[in-house]
Amino acid sequence: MNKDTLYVVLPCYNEEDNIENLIKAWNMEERKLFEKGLLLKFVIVDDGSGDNTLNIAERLKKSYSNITILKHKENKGLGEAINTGISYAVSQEEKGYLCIMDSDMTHEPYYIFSMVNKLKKEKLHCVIASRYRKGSKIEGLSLYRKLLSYGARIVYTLTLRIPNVRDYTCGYRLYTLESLRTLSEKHGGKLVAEKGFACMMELLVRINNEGFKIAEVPFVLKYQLKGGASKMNVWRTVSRSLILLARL
Ligand SMILES: Nc1nc2c(ncn2[C@@H]2O[C@H](COP(=O)(O)OP(=O)(O)OP(=O)(O)O)[C@@H](O)[C@H]2O)c(=O)[nH]1
Ligand SMILES: [Mg+2]
Repeated sequence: MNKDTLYVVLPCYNEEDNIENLIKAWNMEERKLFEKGLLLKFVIVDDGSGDNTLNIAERLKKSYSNITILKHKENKGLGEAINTGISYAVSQEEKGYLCIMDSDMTHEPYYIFSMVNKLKKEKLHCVIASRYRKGSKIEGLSLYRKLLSYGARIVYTLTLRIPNVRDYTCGYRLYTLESLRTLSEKHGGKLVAEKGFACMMELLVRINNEGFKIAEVPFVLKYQLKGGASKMNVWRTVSRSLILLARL
């Protein structure tokens, strides 16, 4: 049977505590993915990390043949990391899928199975691992951060109204390579213009504007598994999200 490629794009900014465990957790699923017709390939995008992330990634690349490392000399933000990772994958002219997730261990790889099943069964273009479905849960996150995420959910739901979407900001998603290729061609290789975290919402809006179909699967976010401290600048994210929303 001809295999489809499953690219896993891992944007990394100072993830020295997490990247090795995450690659190992994914590789534990490799055989099962293979049996389902999927060839696992990683694209690690080091976003100018100042810690040991890049050294660890280079060491992992020597042990595992399925790792590509892309580097930003300086930190450019999540949006640019996503542009770099997706552009590489769509230029490889392979058939299949692309999964993006946070590289901080809060997203567990095994949800890929429910995401792939849903995408194939319902002929979708994008599946979101959602914190707001029956069976979803957010563990270990402060009430303050939970409320902010929930606030984003309400604001985006009222303004953007993308069918079937409740979680506009979660970084764990599966896309078809074909839909990303179409978007990439349309936007001159820049899938998102936003440099910060709001790029997740922007990408979803672009997918929806293209008429692509999106749906969600339930997912448990395990914030307690995060290695290292939070790097997210809450107020910058909120303000940039509101500016982007106004622009859209
Ligand atoms: N914070 C941050 N993350 C980046 C950047 N570039 C790439 N990333 C990666 O983007 C993903 C999401 O970042 P996180 O820091 O986990 O963001 P978050 O989940 O919203 O917030 P925390 O988990 O509380 O830090 C991670 O895989 C980061 O390594 C950047 O410039 N800043
Ligand atoms: Mg995170």
